[in-house]
Amino acid sequence: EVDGDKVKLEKLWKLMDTYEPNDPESIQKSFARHLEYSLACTRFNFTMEDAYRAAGLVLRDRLLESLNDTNDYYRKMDVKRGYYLSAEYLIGRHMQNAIANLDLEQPFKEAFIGLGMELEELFHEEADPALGNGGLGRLAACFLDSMATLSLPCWGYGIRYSYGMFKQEIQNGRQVECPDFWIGDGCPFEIPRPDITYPVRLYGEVTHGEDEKGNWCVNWVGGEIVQAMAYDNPIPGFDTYNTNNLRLWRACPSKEFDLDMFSAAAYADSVESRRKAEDLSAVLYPNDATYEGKELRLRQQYFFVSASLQDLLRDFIKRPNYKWSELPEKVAVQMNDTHPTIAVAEMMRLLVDVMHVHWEEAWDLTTKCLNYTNHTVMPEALEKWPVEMIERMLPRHLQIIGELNLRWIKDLQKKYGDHSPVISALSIFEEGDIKKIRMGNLAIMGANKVNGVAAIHTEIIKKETFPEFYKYCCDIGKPDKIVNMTNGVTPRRWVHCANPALSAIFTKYLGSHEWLTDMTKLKGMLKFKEDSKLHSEWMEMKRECKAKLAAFVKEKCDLDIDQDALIDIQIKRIHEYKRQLMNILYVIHRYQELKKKSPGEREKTQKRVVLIGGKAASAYVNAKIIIKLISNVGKVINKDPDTSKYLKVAFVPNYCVSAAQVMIPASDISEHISTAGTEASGTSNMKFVMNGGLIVGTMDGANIEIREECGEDTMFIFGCLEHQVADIAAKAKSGHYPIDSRLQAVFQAIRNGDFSHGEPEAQAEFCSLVDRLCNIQAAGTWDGDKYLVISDFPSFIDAQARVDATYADKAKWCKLSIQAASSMAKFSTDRTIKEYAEVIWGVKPAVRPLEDR
Ligand code: GL2
Repeated sequence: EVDGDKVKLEKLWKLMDTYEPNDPESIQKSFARHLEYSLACTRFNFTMEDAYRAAGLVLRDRLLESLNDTNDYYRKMDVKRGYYLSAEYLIGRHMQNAIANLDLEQPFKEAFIGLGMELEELFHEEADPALGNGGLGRLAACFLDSMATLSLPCWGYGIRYSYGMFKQEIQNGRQVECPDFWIGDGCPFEIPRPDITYPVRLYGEVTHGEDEKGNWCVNWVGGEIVQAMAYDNPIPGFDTYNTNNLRLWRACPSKEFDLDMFSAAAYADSVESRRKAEDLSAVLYPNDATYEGKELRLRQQYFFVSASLQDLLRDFIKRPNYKWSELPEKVAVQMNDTHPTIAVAEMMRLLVDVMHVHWEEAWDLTTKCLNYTNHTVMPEALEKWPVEMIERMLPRHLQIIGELNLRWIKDLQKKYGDHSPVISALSIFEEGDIKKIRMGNLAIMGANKVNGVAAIHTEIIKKETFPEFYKYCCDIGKPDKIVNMTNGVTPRRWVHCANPALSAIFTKYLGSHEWLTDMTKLKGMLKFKEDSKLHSEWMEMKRECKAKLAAFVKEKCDLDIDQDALIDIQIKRIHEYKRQLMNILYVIHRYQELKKKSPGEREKTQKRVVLIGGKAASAYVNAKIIIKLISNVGKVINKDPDTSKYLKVAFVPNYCVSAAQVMIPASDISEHISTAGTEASGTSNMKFVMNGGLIVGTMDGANIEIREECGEDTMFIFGCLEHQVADIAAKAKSGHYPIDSRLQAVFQAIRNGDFSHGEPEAQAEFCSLVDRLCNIQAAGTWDGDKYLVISDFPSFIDAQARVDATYADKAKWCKLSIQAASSMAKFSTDRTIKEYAEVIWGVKPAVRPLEDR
């Protein structure tokens, strides 16, 4: 800090005692200034990209004012803080959202119209920051928006990957992954903080010695030290003056270096080895809901967890007269999936080894501060790290985990007897050829609360994923250690920004935009659900969205779509459990039915455009074949003069947040068709319905709760129920697994090569997909139609027929669409985050008054 006696601080304060003004003319001035002085362009010569960047800096000034003042306010009020630890944030573009949340829509619009520019054009210049895979990462981003909007003192912590989620190109129908160096052109919304760095040690060894007071102590020494540097991303709330922070860590070489290693001869090599530190935060692993035991991945996890915990503990000990016993009154940490769960051991290390808190107290504090969210029932997503790897990379943590486990097992033995089978299930260590550490078990043990993300998912966690833990919790009288927190989405991005026409309708009919922070207000729309004036405005809104979608599909797929057709969309990661395969098999069936009809009969059928999009993990072979199949089916159907007027299908490349913002508002129907019990929640289902789309879905994840809220008539449900799955699978294994004749016909067409375009490779791949579905008893394991495509197919056809019949009655459809969209209050992340804050974190809103400066 500067010397306050010497530097004229008071004078500086006076110079800065007003906020940046927000009238259009001041915005224009600030824009011109940034063009010249920040970007080194001139006012007379700049590109649209420069304009975007300068506008971004105008916003950043305002975000910074709010961020700094909010931080000061939280500090002054000495509030309890929440910290969200997540390896992924699928943030999407900042600009439009920041303008809306800062309440600058009107002056910004005017300012740029005055300069002859359309704001929308600027929005398109922004790279789409994609630091996440799918639903889990997007959920984290929606959560941040709600935390700020609810004025909760909560921050996000994560990794500033240089390369985000890959860009997907489709070449000859196949996915090609291209690197996404999103920071290449600089992001005006982030604030690099070279002043905020923490050392993070990896590898090395543990020695014992004495501290300066002569006490016995543990030292973790040697290995390599990487510096974590903070990049702050302000998150403004809507209708509040609070702006929170998403702090992302970038790996840098440590500032200190060992002179001995810098022998003149090996200078270049020594620099190179330091430069390697940067690889740590270079790339996001593009795996969704699967676990890959890569060492770099564990390094990334530990890197960001350690930096984040050091940062939040530093903040804690800066509080005047802090006492360690008060840590749980001031700090709540949420671990998003197993990715950050090394936090359990790192918190213990920081408290015991660095802060010299006694083990027992440290464990008490750790288990009171940390919480864990499980996001999937797929066992392959629960991370397990080889003991050998942890021992090498984090030797001190292995000791800590070992000690924790020892105490834990003793406790269990007392309860259940020395040799109870429960003990091996609950142990943090998994025995076997390769001994492993189960991060899920470590997380549950170290957490105050554990939560699932939809009602059905939380029940599955209790009964199937962690049954022994749940029993243990019940046995010790704490069944509510496992709680449900149904997911949500933010209506600011997913209605207001994505669908301005719909937002305007809500605000007009309800008389204010209060619904944007209190979605229960939307219930007020229900009384208009049969109002013909609203119907015509509603349909006009859909037409507007479909026109935007048509332009988008033309650009991305070079396909013309009929805007009067029923728009049917499935966008999500490509995964066998999500059953994009079933969707495309149905499209083939629909095509076959159309072909059978006379031209006159065809005229009477409902026109449909089916759009499917999503990325496949790069090593996921079957998912990639499914993409190829969808592309190839499109090539045949879209060109067929008999049918192309009635049915089109396209694979939309590079599905991402900004694509979702165009696609979701335009849909009539969207497909959420996972096998019952496999999709933990799903969140795009919520976005579609909020935008007046209806759902074809299974009784899975949040579909079940959406149906409860919106009414059974708004959803086209099909397929078996979760409790029936095991029975169907057992019968299938014993040979009883009939294939519907309509599906047989689809399989036959695929086997005939109707969609192979004479490409032998594709033909073999498509047949392998079909064979696999039919080959139920492969090698005596459940390796055939694991996700019950065959068994659910007939009822899927029925559901689609109900969609067509209902859509034929436009007034009825419109009514259902209004009814559903107006009943979605439960699925705002404002509701979700309020529950987390009240039930799990004990964090209260701290509303910053504007007079604060
Ligand atoms: C997921 C689940 O698969 C998905 O159903 C859920 O909605 C989200 C958010 O809770 O989490 N789990 C996961 O690993 N990914 C998800 O999208 N990637």
